[in-house]
Amino acid sequence: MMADLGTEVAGLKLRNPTMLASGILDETGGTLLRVFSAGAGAVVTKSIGPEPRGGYKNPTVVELDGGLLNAMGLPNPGVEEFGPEAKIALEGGALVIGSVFGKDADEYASVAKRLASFGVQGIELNLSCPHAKGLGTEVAQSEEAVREFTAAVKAKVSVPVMPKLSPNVSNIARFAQAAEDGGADAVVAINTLKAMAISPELRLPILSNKVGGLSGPAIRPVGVRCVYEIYEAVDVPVVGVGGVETARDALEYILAGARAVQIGTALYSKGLDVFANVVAGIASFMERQEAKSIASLVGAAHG
Ligand code: RRO
Repeated sequence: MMADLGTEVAGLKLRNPTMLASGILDETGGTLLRVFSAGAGAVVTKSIGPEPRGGYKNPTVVELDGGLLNAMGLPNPGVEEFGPEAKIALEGGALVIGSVFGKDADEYASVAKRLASFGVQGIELNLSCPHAKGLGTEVAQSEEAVREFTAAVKAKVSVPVMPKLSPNVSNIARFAQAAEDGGADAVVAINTLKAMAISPELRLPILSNKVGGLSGPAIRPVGVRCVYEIYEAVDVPVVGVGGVETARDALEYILAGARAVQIGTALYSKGLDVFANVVAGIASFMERQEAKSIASLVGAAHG
């Protein structure tokens, strides 16, 4: 029996349950397409805002024992410049989800609307950058803002809208409920964990922004716990992200309640083959366990 690896998230049909996470190899149509061709079920763009942004001064990323610490500072070409890039990825056959940020709910809504006009099949709302100030990303800390921003975007676009939530809160399930109340079609969890690394020789924080976001294997148990809690609190589909490198990692998220998992930092540590390897590993697990569908595994750890 060949296991059926297809999954559905908010009406989007994915050929397998992996997606490229926002923030890596996703600022151009060419790289988005390359990742899709390498086997990702869908690709999420770098978070796009209304205007071009250079991001922070270097150092913006540092490798640590269990992953990466970054404070890129939302570098992106701005929504208009991104149109031709989205077109390249879409014309190549990729399933593209546009990630959006802005300074307020109206700006999120207008960027989302413009991205949707390019043909992207879904919108991810970045409500969770752990360090950018004055960009509406403090919305991560306010349930009311999560509800309001989600509703503002939902009012402007017809494609599925998926807020990406921050783990840097005491009760992420309440934020998922706020997103659901705002009309979210799915929720994505988690963005990076607020963190810092210091150079003993320099006696200074390594990142120019001092504080950044931790990603990679170190945060996987946090992500799995968040997905587990969210799954019990909402009816909308959950997409899991944080530290997935292997099929077993992806299965943890799926069993916690995720219909799909995103992979980002593992592209840095494992290369583009990570998608094909994770998908093949899930398929052989399903065959061994005689699981017929991804859906039959989603949330199965809840007993
Ligand atoms: O660009 C960034 O510095 C960044 C973003 Br927008 C985000 O959502 N998460 C992250 O770790 N870095």
